[in-house]
Amino acid sequence: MKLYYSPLSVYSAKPRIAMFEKAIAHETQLVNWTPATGWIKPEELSRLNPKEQIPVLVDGDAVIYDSTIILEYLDERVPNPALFPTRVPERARCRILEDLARAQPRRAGARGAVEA
Ligand SMILES: N[C@@H](CCC(=O)N[C@@H](CS)C(=O)NCC(=O)O)C(=O)O
Repeated sequence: MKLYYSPLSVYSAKPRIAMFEKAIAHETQLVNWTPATGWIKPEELSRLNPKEQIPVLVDGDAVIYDSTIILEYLDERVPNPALFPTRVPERARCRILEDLARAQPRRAGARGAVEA
């Protein structure tokens, strides 16, 4: 597997942590950012991800992008240790919490939902 990532990208941290927890050996391709240049994207990024964003995971012929989808892919590809709970309601709650953390951390309702 090969992960296109940046250490400056919190979205990249998600698959990096998951791959560490699952002890998945992988290559990395640094996608750099500097104040002067912005993102320095490798030529192939637009072919791998039409959004031209990182993280992107390449696993043989499979190309997966979007950090949340990469996490789900990794959990199915390498089931142990599991990232998601086993019970269906808990899996849904896990997705809700992940969505809140990803998309709406400052919304007033978010704290209540997390603490519920
Ligand atoms: N929804 C995406 C967001 C990814 C994202 O926004 N990545 C940023 C780096 S943190 C990026 O590649 N930005 C470059 C660009 O949009 O041109 C995910 O969860 O992976």
